[in-house]
Amino acid sequence: MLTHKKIALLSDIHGNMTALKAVINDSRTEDVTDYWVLGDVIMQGYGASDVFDKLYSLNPAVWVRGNWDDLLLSVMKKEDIDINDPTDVYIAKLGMTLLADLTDKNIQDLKNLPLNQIKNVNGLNISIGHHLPNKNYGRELATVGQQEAFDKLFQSEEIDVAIYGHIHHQLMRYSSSDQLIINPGSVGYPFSSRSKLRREGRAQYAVLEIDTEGMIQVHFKQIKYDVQDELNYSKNSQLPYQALYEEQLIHGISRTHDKTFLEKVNDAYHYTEEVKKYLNKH
Ligand SMILES: [Mn+2]
Repeated sequence: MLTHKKIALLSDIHGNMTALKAVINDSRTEDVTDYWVLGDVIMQGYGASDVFDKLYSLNPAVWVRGNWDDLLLSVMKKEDIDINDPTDVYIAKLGMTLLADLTDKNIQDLKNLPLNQIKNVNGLNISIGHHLPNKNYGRELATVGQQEAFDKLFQSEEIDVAIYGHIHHQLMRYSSSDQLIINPGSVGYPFSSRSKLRREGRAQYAVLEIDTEGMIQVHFKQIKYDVQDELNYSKNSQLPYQALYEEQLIHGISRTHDKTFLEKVNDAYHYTEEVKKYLNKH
């Protein structure tokens, strides 16, 4: 028998436990029946095994792997880290800190996550991934992306709906053959270049409601949470690059590719040396 579904779409949590808790609390008031997780659960905030525990408790029917999840795995494998690249040092140092807290089960689960999942809900075929079906990184599906790129979300005409995350913007649009595309935004770190469209302390997610006839309603949500709570939590946990996390949550600024800035921080805190030591350890 078909049942009315209310699916919470959670993407790009990025280790922000305070935002995640606020979203889950809100989802309870929505009487959500299912949770789908769209990747990038960790990295940048301090949340690690606690993020996994929270997600396990939701028993998500869909959970795909994001590009930052892959970055963490490459830090673990000590692969693809260029010690002369300040961004790589940043990712490695952050990853080392988080890996110390993650359990073997967390790592194994992360490794086993697929890039894409297909679900049939009340007659609708829905494809879910972090970005493109076979590529969880890149800029193709930015809000200003080409229609051609959006069409690549659909691996066949049988797919009716595609859901992705990664760009940290809520979005709804269509493919060239009128298939529906949904992006729930980011739980931990939404951004916008327009200050009026972004406030600190808002966590984005979406509730996808599918009735027994397979008709869809999408509710894009912006849930309030206390940024100061999250910053205190990461300060107490001795998160490296605390100042960057603060800028990110309060002003929506990312320093991931600001090499000059990162180089200064890496030097000041001797992070480059630490990462070098870590990479040489076997
Ligand atoms: Mn991503």
